[in-house]
Amino acid sequence: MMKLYYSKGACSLAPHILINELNLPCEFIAVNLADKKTVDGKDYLQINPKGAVPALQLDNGEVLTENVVIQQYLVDTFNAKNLLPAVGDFARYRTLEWLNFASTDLHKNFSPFYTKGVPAEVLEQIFKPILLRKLNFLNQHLANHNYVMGAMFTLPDAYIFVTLTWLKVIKMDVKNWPHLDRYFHEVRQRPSVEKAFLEEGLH
Ligand SMILES: N[C@@H](CCC(=O)N[C@@H](CS)C(=O)NCC(=O)O)C(=O)O
Repeated sequence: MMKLYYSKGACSLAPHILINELNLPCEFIAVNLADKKTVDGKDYLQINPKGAVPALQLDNGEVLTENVVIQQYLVDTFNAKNLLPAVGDFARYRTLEWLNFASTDLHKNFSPFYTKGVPAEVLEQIFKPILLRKLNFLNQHLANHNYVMGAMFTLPDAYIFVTLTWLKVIKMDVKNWPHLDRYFHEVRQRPSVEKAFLEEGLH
């Protein structure tokens, strides 16, 4: 069975949600990011020398890392064209545009808030305004799109949703943005998300 190495509520929640969307059998193994030990006491650096989650261990033993690659691997391998259109369809690249935005614009500008030692004024004066700009842009887009790609939930919605669960670290509430608020609660109610929250012990 595949194994997903995760940390509760971290960016690994995005592939976790996708695994549930695809109804795939998978073992979820918690990692303590502080000491790089798995819940069963193994050295996580032996599994992923980069020390970050997520990592996906395949049935053949291969370990795949990098969130956006794991996500594409999952939907392509299990042929979920509803989540990511096929190669050759231009809509694939629009979908991946959003996935990259989730990773490099949203996720990576939240990362300093989770990094010890970053001065509070750097967070407040540099990273928070960057994030607010990205979130305002997303809110505007969602004013006339149900999900980022339109009517249907697709690959990047899981990752974008996960970044919105982190708003408390910038002392913001999703309610500040009416369209983000509507979107957040719609994604939150998906059975795949509900199941992932239960499996990670989130609420
Ligand atoms: N480049 C990696 C970064 C993933 C990442 O930033 N993971 C965070 C949790 S959201 C993490 O594990 N941080 C601890 C560390 O890197 O030591 C990816 O995109 O998958």
